[in-house]
Amino acid sequence: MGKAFRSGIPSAEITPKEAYLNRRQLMTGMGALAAAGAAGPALAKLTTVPSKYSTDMKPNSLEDITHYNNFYEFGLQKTDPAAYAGKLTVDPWSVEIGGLVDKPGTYALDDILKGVTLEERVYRFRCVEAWSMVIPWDGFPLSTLLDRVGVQPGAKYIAFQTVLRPSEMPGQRSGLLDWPYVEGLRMDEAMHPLTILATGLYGEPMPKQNGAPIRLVVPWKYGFKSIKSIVKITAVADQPPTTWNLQAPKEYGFYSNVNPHVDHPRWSQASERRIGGGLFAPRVDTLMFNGYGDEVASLYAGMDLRKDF
Ligand SMILES: Nc1nc2c(c(=O)[nH]1)N[C@H]1C(S)=C(S)[C@@H](COP(=O)(O)O)O[C@H]1N2
Ligand SMILES: [Mo]
Repeated sequence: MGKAFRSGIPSAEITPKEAYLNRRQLMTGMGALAAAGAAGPALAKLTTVPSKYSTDMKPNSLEDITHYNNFYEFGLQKTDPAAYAGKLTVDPWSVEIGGLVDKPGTYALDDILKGVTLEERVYRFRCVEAWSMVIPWDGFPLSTLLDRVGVQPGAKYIAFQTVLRPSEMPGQRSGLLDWPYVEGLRMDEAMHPLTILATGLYGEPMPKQNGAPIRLVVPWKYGFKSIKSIVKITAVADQPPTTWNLQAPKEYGFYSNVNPHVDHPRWSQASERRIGGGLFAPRVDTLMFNGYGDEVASLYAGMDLRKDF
């Protein structure tokens, strides 16, 4: 994306704080990713990553991460995205960045990625819903992209949109949801270093079922805030609509922070089930803000999180 980005990824002359995969895991991962059909633009391959915001929990297997998905554009079942996402064309890909920014435009994803520096790269995060997984995402903070296009003072929120392509996304040929899928974050949430745009996992390009080629990851919020296959990012003055809030406003609020004290109207959110833990694994207590309270609780100081859920 031209001058807006610093160019070139520095050579890997860094001292990694943590080797994030051993060699055998990496090889297994690569084979399975090839089978999963990972393709499209991605950051240059790394075998080690910075770990400032990482968790030290053991990551889920690639098999779990790529075969237990929600991506309603490909169907309702957790196994549908793995079965049907293969048809999605993810290369070339571009993202339209607009609204209240200094440098609006349609940017090729390859150009966006060329500007991402090594120091900005990657994190491993835990995702929470009624279930949870630990996923070694590869990405960069959304804030680095927003800084480069220059967010104007009048912008208070960031709105996101998924690609609308019914020819390749069978779910979009149904009235299951109001397409395209949309999401939003308040500006301070969008600028927080924990909020990333992910373009891969396990060191390889993003599998299609996980939202190739670029998706949002907000680790202190429920999984559905993490919009997949993003084609549009807009800086706006007013709180933007979000798909699940439009669909069921009493069940899904704008904030959707992980909060064990506020139940979903139809189920408790006090505990979660670890995917991959086996049939008899006990549920575990869900942590406020998914355990990232030290980093993000201050964003919500003074707010009633029962009201703003
Ligand atoms: N475009 C789009 N993004 C989406 C969804 C979707 O249906 N469509 N599902 C959301 C939900 S409900 C969850 S739980 C996560 C799942 O991400 P994963 O499959 O990588 O675990 O993606 C979110 N992003
Ligand atoms: Mo979800």
